[in-house]
Amino acid sequence: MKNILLLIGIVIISLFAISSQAQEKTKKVETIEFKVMGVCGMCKDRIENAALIKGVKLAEWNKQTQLLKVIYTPSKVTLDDIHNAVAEAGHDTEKQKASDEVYKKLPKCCAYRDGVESH
Ligand SMILES: [Cu+2]
Repeated sequence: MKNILLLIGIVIISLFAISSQAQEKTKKVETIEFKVMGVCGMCKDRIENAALIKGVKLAEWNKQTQLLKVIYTPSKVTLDDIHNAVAEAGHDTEKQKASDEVYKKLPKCCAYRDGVESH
């Protein structure tokens, strides 16, 4: 009889462990917004594609607010990686500046540094 109670106890404890593990897995995604400089719809595509690296589930840039919304898995990718990826595509983020070399290669309509004019 004691053995059965012990067994039931073990089963209950392991069920708790499994369910808390499952909860942790779903918790591992984070949403963040940060500033990325850009001008037009082409910038939007470029920024979103650049930010969509491994570990990033969603990247959405808003032309009006200049904010890039990112849903990512911190265990797979760091925020710095995302900033770097966007900067490498030619767009300044609030943390990481794009190199002049890449910036110069952007189409003229995307030149956000010399007097930002949206269109
Ligand atoms: Cu553009």
